Amino acid sequence: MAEAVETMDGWYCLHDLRKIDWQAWKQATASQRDAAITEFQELLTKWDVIDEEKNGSHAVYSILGHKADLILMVLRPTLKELQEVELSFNKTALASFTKQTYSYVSIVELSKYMAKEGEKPEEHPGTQARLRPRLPKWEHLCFYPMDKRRQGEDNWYVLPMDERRRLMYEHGMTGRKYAGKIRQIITGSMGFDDWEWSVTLFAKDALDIKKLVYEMRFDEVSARFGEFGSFYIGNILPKDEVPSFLQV
Ligand code: 76R
Repeated sequence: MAEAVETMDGWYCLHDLRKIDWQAWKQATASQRDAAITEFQELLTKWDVIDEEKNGSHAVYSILGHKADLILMVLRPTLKELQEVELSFNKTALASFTKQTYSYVSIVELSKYMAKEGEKPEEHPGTQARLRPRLPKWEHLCFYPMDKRRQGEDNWYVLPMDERRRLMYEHGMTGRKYAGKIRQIITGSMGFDDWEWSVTLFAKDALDIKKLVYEMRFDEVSARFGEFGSFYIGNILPKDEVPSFLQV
């Protein structure tokens, strides 16, 4: 039996993907639309306070393509608070003009593959900050769920620890080339959702996302063991740009 790596777990995470029913939205009266926009902005203002007090964080991006128009990525200390956020959005007028086309429940995760003998990475202040991150306000977001393969010779879960550590080291080295260009949040979702991890990448330049994901495909760990779900890509939607985004 291979040894499981110990994980460090932080805030709970919801990726909430919404499609807007533009037809219904257009049919609403201008005052209904204005009220819905104001209510949504007020909700975002409440979340901003939580963000500033470091009791959670969130990101709102508009999504391109048919899979969604909007993503709300929310981090909270407990699953209960996370659900309250989902419910509070569902109860807004704007939500009644949306359909939840995908969602993903997970928890911010760091593993101890890189920890040295006797070291306690959970005690580093940097680790604590990464487990409870303030999401960046960078221009672009990319989100996708993924698994590590369990098939024939390529079964991640029977590889010895040293081998997994070697592969994760190589993975980290590729990732580090993008320091300052990409911020990644890895969340674990075993027992929580249909895939094993979610990957959220924030970038100032959208092309850096493509370059990183492409380059990683050649890392042994992604080439042999990476299985990927659907990809979502979007642009930041600041609170004050919500009215123009929803303008019809
Ligand atoms: O935490 C660390 O920074 C140490 C190194 C590291 C770990 C342990 C790291 C670095 N990652 C780790 C774990 Mn990652 N990561 C992904 C993807 O598309 C693909 O091919 C894979 C999706 C990307 C793009 C990415 C980016 N990483 C993980 C895990 C958990 C695996 C496990 O426990 O078995 C997954 C699923 C995963 C997937 N990773 C980095 C990055 C980047 C950019 C870095 C460098 C971070 C930095 O040093 O700033």
